[in-house]
Amino acid sequence: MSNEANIDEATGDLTDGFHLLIDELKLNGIENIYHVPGIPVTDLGRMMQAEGMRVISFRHEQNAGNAAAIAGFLTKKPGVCLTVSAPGFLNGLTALAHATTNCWPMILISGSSEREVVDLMQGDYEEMDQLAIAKPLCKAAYRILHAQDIGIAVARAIRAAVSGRPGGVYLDIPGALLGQVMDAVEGAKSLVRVIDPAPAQIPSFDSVKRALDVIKGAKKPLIILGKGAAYAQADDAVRAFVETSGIPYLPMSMAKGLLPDTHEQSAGPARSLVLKESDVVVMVGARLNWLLSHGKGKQWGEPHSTKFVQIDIEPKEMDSNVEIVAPVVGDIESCLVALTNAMGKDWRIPPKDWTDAVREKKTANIERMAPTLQNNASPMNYAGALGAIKRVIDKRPDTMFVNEGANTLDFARSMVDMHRPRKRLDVGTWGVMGVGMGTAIAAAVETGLPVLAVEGDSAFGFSGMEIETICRYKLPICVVVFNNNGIYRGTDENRFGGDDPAPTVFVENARYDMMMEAFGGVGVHATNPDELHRAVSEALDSGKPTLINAAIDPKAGKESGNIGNLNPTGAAVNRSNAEALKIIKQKAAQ
Ligand code: ADP
Ligand code: TZD
Ligand code: MG
Repeated sequence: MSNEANIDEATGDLTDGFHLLIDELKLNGIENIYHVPGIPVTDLGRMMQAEGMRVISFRHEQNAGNAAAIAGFLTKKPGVCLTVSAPGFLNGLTALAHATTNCWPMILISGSSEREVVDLMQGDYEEMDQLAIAKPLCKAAYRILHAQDIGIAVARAIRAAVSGRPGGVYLDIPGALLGQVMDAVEGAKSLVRVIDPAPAQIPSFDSVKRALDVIKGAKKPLIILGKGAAYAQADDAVRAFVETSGIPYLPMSMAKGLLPDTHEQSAGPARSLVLKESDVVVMVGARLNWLLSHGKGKQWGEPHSTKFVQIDIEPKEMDSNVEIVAPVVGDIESCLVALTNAMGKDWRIPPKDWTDAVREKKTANIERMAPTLQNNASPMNYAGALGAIKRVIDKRPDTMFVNEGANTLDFARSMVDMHRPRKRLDVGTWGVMGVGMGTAIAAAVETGLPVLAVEGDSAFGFSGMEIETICRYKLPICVVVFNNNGIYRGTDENRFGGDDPAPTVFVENARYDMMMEAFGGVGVHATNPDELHRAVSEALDSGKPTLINAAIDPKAGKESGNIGNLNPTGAAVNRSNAEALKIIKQKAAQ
């Protein structure tokens, strides 16, 4: 709807803060709002809905925030979360920090108390100096005090969220702002359409030439695709660069599917080999953080040294962990197009002994894994259950796949192939538990595609109440809870006295499927892979909200999945207190 139409219908020749905010968001193509109502934003939510925006009302702001964060990743536009003041704001803030950490554009809009009261700390209803608290946790934070500033402030927030390295932006709206009235014509003039919010950033000619010289000198080159490359939506440029170069590539978790995991150059199933042996690595929208052992150490085959080429929009990312011999600063698409064009006709693909070695390792690993994925035993282990999930995704490559947990996450990442870009949505850089239902809801709302969320039973618990939201909005989401009675495993016992259970176990054989039935959704209890396969297929066919309780062997998981080594005691499953203490003391003494 045009601004003028809005003004005529709603307020004659006056407009107000509510409508200016709505008009400004719509003017910039923002149509979906992830929200929890309350003072002072209840009417704002209602009016947004009345003005044709899609308002998804959640049960907890953190889930609304996680939805907004992933909406940003999927659409390259800021996902918007709208909350009440202090506690609602704080609940949303975790997600804003999560979005910023992952380089996804998001705007958290929170109602707040009036400045005069907050600044004198006079104890208003839900009083808090929200702007000050948000600032260190996001990319930018602004407060709007006057209705005539709404247009420029929201424009600023949008540009801050999506330009350069994307991130989270906080927008503080004191309640009285919404009720401020101004002349409608002046109001319409104050709105701002953000022009070219994330301009192309062309890499310098020299940086491209330097990078190609390094790549040409490689005997064992590797490309690592990160979720920045997925975010960039430069899928053709990624494919052209990978295929023209002939270099094996490794997708990071959320970059899986950028090229199909079955692509002949994929080195996913030969991960350990390629990290250890490669001599030149081209990082494409991926950071050398903990997920890649900071680019050094045993995993990288040290003392043998690896040279890094890095493509990133953020210049400060270069040399963050190790020396980058060829930094290419720019947006993924411009950088990859420049590199591919500069390869020219006489480009030599990498030495055959390297590509053959990668292929052999990969084939051997895939063959080793294949029979485990066919295991139809009950109780299910991870491979058996994930074999069923893999077969569903292979047949329905457009399914949005959401995944969190420890073993449930790590095994699914390596066992379930992705075939299309931006289909795998998971815990991101922090490894946050609780993103599941918010992510699933935004995936359904933003794409209209069916969603399959595979969740550890612990992970699910963080956002489980949102299955009511899923049922209320009738979203085509199938949640599978991998129920192993606990965190990592369901077998731990309290051997140290008292009647309390061990900290990592849950109620045995809980029936999460019955929770879904309470809200009118479909609940299924699956005890073997065939049942699981059938139930997931039916759910995706029907589009009905479904929760499948998949009974997993409580003994099947490992402490902390694949990252047990990060625990201060290493992987300490079932260690006694005394043993654990001894290990900690030994470590401290080293
Ligand atoms: P992963 O966890 O998959 O390795 P990261 O989140 O660590 O990925 O890294 C993503 C990187 O992508 C960030 O350093 C970010 O600055 C960069 N990035 C995001 N969008 C773009 C873009 N359009 N062009 C270039 N780099 C981008
Ligand atoms: N809290 C938050 C917000 N994020 C976290 N990552 C954790 C706690 C710690 N944590 C993990 O790192 S994985 C996990 C927790 C609590 C749950 C693992 O259990 P699960 O999966 O049931 O989800 P598996 O299949 O049993 O391993
Ligand atoms: Mg579990």
